[in-house]
Amino acid sequence: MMTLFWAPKTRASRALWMLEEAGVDYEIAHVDIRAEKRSDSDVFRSASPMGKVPALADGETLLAESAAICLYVADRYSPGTLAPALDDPLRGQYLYWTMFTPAVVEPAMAEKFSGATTNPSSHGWGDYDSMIATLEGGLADGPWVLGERFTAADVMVGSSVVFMRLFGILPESQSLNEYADRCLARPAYRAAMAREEA
Ligand SMILES: N[C@@H](CCC(=O)N[C@@H](CS)C(=O)NCC(=O)O)C(=O)O
Repeated sequence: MMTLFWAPKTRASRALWMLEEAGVDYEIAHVDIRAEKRSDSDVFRSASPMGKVPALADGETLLAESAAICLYVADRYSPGTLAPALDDPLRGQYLYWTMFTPAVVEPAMAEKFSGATTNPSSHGWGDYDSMIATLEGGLADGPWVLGERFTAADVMVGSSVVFMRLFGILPESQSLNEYADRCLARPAYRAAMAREEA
């Protein structure tokens, strides 16, 4: 059975949601990331050299980074469904949106929180406003980033949109707010949150 290395109220909730979408069996190992003195297991540190959650152990396969975990779980346990097949033309946009979250959304959010000034043409993430405008464009045809198909890309993008709303930095965008509502309404999202609370 897979082990998800998790801590409450962190990006590990993304991986929980992903595992619930895939409908796989997994156990949760709590990593006390807030402890003054960490006593992480060797397996966790091998999976996540930076000591960050989420991380995943699936037999001998070890990995961290929420986007990598979403891509892995979708390819391994839900090919053709949560991950478009390798020869599916949608695969390109699927990879783009999955990686858009760590490469663009998260740095732009950090910039917004810090109030730092931006240099959109040299920063890989542009700036916060262009990130939001790009997301709105991506969801214009909805309901998901690949149109009618929900995929692991929505776990990455959707969790960030929900997070931005929670932290009060999501602009009054109808398409993004409706997208967040659709994500929250998914049975797998609810199951993940129930497991998170438990
Ligand atoms: N890029 C990573 C970020 C993971 C991350 O920053 N995790 C935080 C919690 S949200 C963490 O584990 N912090 C504890 C630490 O850095 O020691 C991902 O998307 O998985």
